[in-house]
Amino acid sequence: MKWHFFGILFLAGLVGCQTKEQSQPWNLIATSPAQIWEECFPLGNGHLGMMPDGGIDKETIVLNDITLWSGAPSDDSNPKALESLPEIQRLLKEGKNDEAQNLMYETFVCGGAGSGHGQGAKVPFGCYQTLGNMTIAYHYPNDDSVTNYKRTLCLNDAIHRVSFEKSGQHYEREAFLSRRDDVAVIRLSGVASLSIDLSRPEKAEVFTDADGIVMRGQLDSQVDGVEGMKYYAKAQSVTDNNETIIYFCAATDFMCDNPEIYVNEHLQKAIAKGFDDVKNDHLKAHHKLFDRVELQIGEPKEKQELTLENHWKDFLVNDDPWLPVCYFHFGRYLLISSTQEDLLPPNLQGLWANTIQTPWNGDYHLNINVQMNHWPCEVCNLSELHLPLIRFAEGLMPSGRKTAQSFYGARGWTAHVVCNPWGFTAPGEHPSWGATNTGGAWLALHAWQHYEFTQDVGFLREVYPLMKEAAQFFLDAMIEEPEHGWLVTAPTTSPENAFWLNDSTAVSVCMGSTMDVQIVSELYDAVCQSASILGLDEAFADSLKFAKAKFPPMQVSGEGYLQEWLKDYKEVEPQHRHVSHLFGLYPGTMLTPTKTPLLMEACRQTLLRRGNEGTGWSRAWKICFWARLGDGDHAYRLLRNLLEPAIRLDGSNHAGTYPNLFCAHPPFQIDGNFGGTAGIAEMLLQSHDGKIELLPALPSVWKDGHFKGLCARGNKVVECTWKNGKVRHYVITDR
Ligand code: FUC
Repeated sequence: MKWHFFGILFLAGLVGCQTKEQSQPWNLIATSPAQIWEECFPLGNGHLGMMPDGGIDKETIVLNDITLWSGAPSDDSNPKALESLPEIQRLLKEGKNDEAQNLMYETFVCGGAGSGHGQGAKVPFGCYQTLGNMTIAYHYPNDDSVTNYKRTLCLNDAIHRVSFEKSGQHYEREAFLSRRDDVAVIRLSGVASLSIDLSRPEKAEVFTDADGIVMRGQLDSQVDGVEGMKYYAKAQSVTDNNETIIYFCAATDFMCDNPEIYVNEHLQKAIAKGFDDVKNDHLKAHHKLFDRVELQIGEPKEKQELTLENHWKDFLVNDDPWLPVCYFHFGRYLLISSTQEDLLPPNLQGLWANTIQTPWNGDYHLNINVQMNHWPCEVCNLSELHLPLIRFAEGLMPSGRKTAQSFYGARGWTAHVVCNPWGFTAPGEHPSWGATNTGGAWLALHAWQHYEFTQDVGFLREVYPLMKEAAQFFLDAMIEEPEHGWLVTAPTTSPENAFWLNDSTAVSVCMGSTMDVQIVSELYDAVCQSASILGLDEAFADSLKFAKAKFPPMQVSGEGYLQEWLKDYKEVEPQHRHVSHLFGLYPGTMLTPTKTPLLMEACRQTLLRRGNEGTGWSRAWKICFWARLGDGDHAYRLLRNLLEPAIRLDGSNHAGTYPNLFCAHPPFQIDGNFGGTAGIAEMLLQSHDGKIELLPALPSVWKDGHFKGLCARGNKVVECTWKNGKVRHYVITDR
C-alpha cells in the first residue's frame, strides 16, 4: 500500500550539529547509504526507535516500540520442582552433582515452554519484535548521479541527517525522535515528490485514512483465551515552509488504553505545535540529559568532519582517542535513547530490532545482560534512567513471590535468568543455565546502588521491601552444606559455565557458586545498611548478619585464581565469556584493595585465566574488572578488543563493534555498549571503596584529558583535568 504525497519543495538550509554551549560536537559520519542494518545510525526516545538507512531513491527506516512484545502472562509453576527439591539437595550434599542435575532436568524447570529456547515468538513467553518499516520512495526530476553524499548522526542533538547533490540540486533530510512529544519527525527539503509506505512481515493491516497512512495489528499471546498485544502506528505528512514534514507515532495497549487515540492525539498535537517548536523541545529534552557529562582526551580534533571509518582507522593504527571518547558518548546517547521513566528498561537490543523473532527473544536476561545495560546510569549522571529497571524489578515481585513459594517453599521473591514484561520469574527451561536464582537479588542491588549515588532516603524507604524480600527468599531457601556447615544456595550454577565433576563428567548444577555467595553477601549488607539508615527492622537485619557469618569464604584455587565454585573444580571452559565469580570485583564492591587485599592477586589471576577475548559484552565487563584492579593499560587493551571491527574483510561476523558502533556479541547486543561506557568511566573515576579515586586506571596513551559531570557515590559530581597522566585540577561538588 503506497501513500503518495506531491508537493513543490524548495531548498532549506539545515543548521549543523548545534550544541548548547558549543562543546565538542560528536558526529557519526558516513559517506554512503547503509547497506546493512548494522550500518544504520539509531534514533530513540525511550519509547520509539528509528534506524534510517539513508537510501537515495528509496529509504528504509526500521521502526520500533519498546513495548511491542508477543506473548502474555502465563502460569510457569511446576509442582514437580518443589517435590524433588529435597532429593536434589540431598544428592548435592553427597557430591552427586550429576545425579542431581539429571533429576533437575526432569523436574526443576519452569512449567510450560519457558523462553522457548530463545524462540519465544511462538510460546507464551513471547519476544520483543520489530514494529516494521517505513519506506519512503523519493522521485527526482532526473537520474543524474549523486555527489557529496553525507549521512550523519549528531549525538549532542540526537538528530540524523542525510544530504547530497543531484543535478545541481541540494537535498537534505533531518530526522529525530522527540522525547517531549513522543513523535518521530522527518523533515525533507529539495524533493519534488515522494511516497510513504508502512509495512511489517506479519500481523499488520495497512491502510490510508483522511490524513495519513496507518498500520495496526495484534500479536499472538500464545495463551488460550488471552488477547495478544495490539499496536497502532501512523505516518502523517504536512507541508511547512515549503518543505515536507513527516510525523510518525506508534503505541500499544501495553502502555496505554487506546493506542489509536494515543497516536492521533500525539500527531495532532505535534503538527499543531509546528516543526520548529517540536524540534526545540526535542533539543531541550535531549540536551538536559546528554550535556551533563563532558569527556575529552587529547586535543579536540580540528577535522571534525572525518568519517567514522577514518576515525576508527586512526584509533586502530595510532591509538587516536577520538573513537573511544565518541564510543563513551555513544553509550550515554544509547542509554538516553533506549529508555524513559514509566516505560521499560533497555532490553537485549536496547529498543532497536529489525526482526520478528529477535535473538534470545530480545528479552531481559538477569545473569549479566540487563544489569550491564544500567552500569553507566549512576556514574554517568543519568540516575533517573536507572528507575525504569528498578520499577521493572518491583513489578516482578508478585510473580517472584509465587516462584519463591512454588519452587522453593520460601517467603520473599526471586527471579532466575530469563525475564520479560509479562513477569516471568521461574527457572529457565534448561537447568544448565536456568537454575541460577540470584537474578532478582542482583536487580535489587541496583536499587541500593541508586541510593548510594543519590543518597535519596525517600527512595530508599520506597525500595526497602524490594531488597528485604529478595533477602528473605535466601534466608528461607539456603541450606547448610555438610562439610563446613556453610549456608549456600542449592541448586544453582555459575552462570553458563560447567565444571569437571570427575575426569569424564561435566556438570553445571552445584551448591553455592561463588557469584551467588557474593551477590547474596552484598544484598544482605545493603539491607542491613538500609535498615539502619531507615531506623527499622533491627531484628531482621540481625538475622541477616547471623546468616551471613555462615556463608562460605572466598576461596583461592591451588593455581592462584578465585574459585568459581565451592570446590576447586576445573572449568569445562577456562576462558568462558561469563566471569561471574568476579561479580564482587565489578559491579559488586566487596572485593577491593582495602577490604580484601589478599584476594586482589587471585582476581588478577582469574582474569588472566579467562583471557582477553570473549563475546562483546564479555570484553566490556573485563574493561571494568581491569579498571577496578587499577590496571589502565590492561583495561585499555580490552577496550581495543571491544572496538575491534565485528565484520572482517571476508564478511565474517565476530565479537567486537559493528560499523554503526553497536556492540557485536555477535549478533548485535547492546549490553557491550553500556558495559564499555561504564568501563571507560571506571578508568577515570571510582568511588566504591570508601573514597573517591581520580584516574584510578588511566591508560598510558591517555596522557592529557578532562572530564566533567561524572558522579561518585555520596551524591557527588566530579570534574577533573589531567596532564602527562597526572591530575592537575579537580572539583568535587554536591549534585
Ligand atoms: C546470556 C549470555 C549469552 C547471551 C544471552 C543473551 O545467556 O551467556 O552470551 O548474551 O545472555
